[in-house]
Amino acid sequence: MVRGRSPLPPSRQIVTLAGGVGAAKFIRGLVRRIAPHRVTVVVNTGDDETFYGLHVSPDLDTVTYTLANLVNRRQGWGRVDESFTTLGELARFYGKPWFALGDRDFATHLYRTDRLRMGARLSEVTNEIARALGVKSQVLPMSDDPLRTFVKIRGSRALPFQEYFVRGRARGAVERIELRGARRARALPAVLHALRTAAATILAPSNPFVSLGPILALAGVRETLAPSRRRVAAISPIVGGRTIKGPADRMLRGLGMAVSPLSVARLYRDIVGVFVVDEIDRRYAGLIEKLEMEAVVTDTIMTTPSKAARLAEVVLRALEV
Ligand code: FO1
Repeated sequence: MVRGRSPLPPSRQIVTLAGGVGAAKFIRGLVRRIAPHRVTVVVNTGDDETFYGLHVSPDLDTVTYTLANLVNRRQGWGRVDESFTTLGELARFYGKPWFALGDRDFATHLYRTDRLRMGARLSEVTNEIARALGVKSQVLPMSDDPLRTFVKIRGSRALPFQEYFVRGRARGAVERIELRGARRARALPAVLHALRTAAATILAPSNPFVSLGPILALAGVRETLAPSRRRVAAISPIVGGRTIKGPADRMLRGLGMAVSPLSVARLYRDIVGVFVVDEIDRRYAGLIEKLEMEAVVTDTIMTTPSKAARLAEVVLRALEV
C-alpha cells in the first residue's frame, strides 16, 4: 500500500481563535479540509450576557451550532427551524425584547445555566453541549472566568457588548473598548496547552478588538503564540475598506486607525507569521511583508461553504499543514 506523505502526526490539532459569525463560516470550511476531530476552536466569551436569568454565550453557540449543522445560515447565528413562542410569552412580563432568543436556543441556555449553578465550569458545559449536538471538534471557551467586553461610544456610558451591538445596532463613534476582568481572568489551561502543541493556529477573520481581542488579552496567550509565529496565520476581516459583517471598520476608524488590512496586521505583528488578505487588497501585500509576515493574497469572501473550504485550504497550505 502506498501511503501519502503525512508531514504531521494525525493527533496534532489545528487551533482556530474565533469570535462569532465570520469565524463560524471559516470553521465550516476548515472541517471540510481537515478531519473535524483535529480541529480545536478557542472561542471568545467577552460577549456573554445574562437574559432572563440565563447565561447566554453567543459566540460559543454560534460556533457549536455551525459545527453541528444546526445554525440558521441566513443570519449566521441562532438555530435553524426556530420559533419564538417563549420569547413572546416572556414579553408579557418583561416588555418588548431586543435580543432574539428562540425556543430551541433557550434549551441550550437553560442547560448551561443549570449546570453552572450545580458548580460545573463553563468549559465542561460547553463540551457537554457540543457532544450532545454531535460536534466532533473540540470547542473551548477562552476562559472559565468572567471577562466582559464594554464599548464606549461618544455621548454615552460604556455599554455591555450586546447592548452596543444588538440593542444599539452598533451605531455611534467608538471611543474606547474595555475588557473588564481581563487582568483577573485566566486563560483556560486547555487553551494554552492546545496553542503550545498545535500543528498550526489560525486567527479567524473576526473583529480584532471585540472578538479576538479578549482571547489575546488573557495572560499567556500572546506569549505562547509569539515563539511559533511562523505557524500562526490570520485572515483579514477588512476587505476593500470595510468589514463583511460587524463593526470592525467603525472601531478601527473610531480608535484612530486606517480601515485597512495593514492596520489589523500591525495589531498581530508579534504573534502572526502569515497574513491573508483578499485579492481586492493586493496592494497591501508589500507593506504587510515589511512587518516580517508572509502575505497571502486570495479570495476571502465566504459566500458558500465550498468557498470557505477553498480559503481554509489556502491558509493550511501557507502554514505547510
Ligand atoms: N444578533 C443580532 O443582531 N440580534 C439578535 O437578536 C441576536 C440574538 C442572538 C441570540 C443568540 C445568539 O447566540 C446570538 C444572537 N445574536 C444576535 C448574535 C450575537 O449578538 C453576535 O453575533 C455576537 O455576539 C457577535 O459575535
